[in-house]
Amino acid sequence: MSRDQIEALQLARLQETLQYAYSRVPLYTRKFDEAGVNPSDLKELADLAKFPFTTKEDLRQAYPFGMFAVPMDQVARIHASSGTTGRPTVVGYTKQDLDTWATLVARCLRASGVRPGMKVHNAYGYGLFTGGLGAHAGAEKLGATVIPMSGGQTEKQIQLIGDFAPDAILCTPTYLLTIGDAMMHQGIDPRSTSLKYAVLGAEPWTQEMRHELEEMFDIKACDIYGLSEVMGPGVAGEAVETQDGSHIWEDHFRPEIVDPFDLGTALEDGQTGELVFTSLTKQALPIIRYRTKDLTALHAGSARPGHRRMGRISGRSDDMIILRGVNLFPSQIEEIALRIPELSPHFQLEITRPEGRRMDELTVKIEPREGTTTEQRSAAGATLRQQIKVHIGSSCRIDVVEPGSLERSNGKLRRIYDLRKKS
Ligand code: DLL
Repeated sequence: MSRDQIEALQLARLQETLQYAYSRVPLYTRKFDEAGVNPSDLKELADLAKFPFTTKEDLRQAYPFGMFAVPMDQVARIHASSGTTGRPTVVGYTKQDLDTWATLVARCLRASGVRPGMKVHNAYGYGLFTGGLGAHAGAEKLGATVIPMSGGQTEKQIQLIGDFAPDAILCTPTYLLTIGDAMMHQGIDPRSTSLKYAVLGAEPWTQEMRHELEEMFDIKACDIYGLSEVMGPGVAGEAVETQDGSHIWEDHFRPEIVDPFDLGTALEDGQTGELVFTSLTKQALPIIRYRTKDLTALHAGSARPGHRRMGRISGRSDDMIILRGVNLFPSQIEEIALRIPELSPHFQLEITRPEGRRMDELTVKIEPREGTTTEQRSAAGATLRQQIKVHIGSSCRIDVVEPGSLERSNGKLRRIYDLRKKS
């Protein structure tokens, strides 16, 4: 579809969705009424900005099923976020929602190079997390042969990759790194496996990490984006021929970028801000102007011209470290560290407030590449410190630790350890 056709479809579907949500979900009835808006006020796409936002807190308040728009006997599946704090957020799907989801994941996989008949090793976690089952259904829908491995059990992953000879792997970028690392420790060259494609997501990753993984495995690695509140994996996916960011499937979702720090003023294409989504076809859990907290920008489509592309996610607004007034994301450290040949992509960030001090301190713990000398390691640490100062503007401590000493990823990797005492 052309951009004009997509936008015409979006307008019609938005009008339906707003009416559907308003008439079926008490939270939307109340919010729209309080904001003095009615679904019939949406005459053009820009009118969406008049409608109130939805947040994770709204879903928590409605725990577990208060935001479902259909009776339970029409809900075919339930997923939930792990929720590190408080109640998990619960999402539901009708049979038709599951079908749409599978179709969109299939689109992503195909765009990323996977074809019917290929073997796909799925190492996203199965269970309440949307990654495993979401990717699984999409790969089946595409006509691939799915190996439902789930996350963890790295030794077993390696054995099955060797024995089953999959063409593609689906997992988080940091977990692929864990697998590659473990292969090398077993004396297996990751470049020698059958893998040709990787479709990676569920956490932020940089171009430098893409390069690292593509070289390590001799593969093409593409991004897949999504979040459970909006659907799960497959809201957007990257095309292997351009590798220039994920196209958002705009026939099913209307994205917006808003200013994350003020009241959510709309920003233009090209400007970085918080990504907001409205679902256009969802039945069980229609979602209106959901604030993702993910920071990125929208650009015109390339390989899929009707759909806009999102830039890489620099981070989530709640993963942003504010260090003595300077904003910093783990992905910026990843980008800088991976340009220093002696340093590995294994790092974590510790924030502390030393006794009696009023300032926070950031320590970057990072593993060097194996085979580097003590002198190379300390020189690389000094370079990293200086590059962080130049590019980000923060002073930090660098601790070059022993190779293999930092925790490895099993799925979504935790990079930030906040060790400040909570007062
Ligand atoms: O992580 C869905 C998913 C599974 C996406 C598998 C891709 C692959 P949640 O657990 O709800 O859902 O977490 C959603 O993860 O708001 C982002 O902060 C982050 N995220 C997901 N994909 C990407 C990506 C799944 N490609 C949250 N790049 C989102 C950066 C991502 N961050």
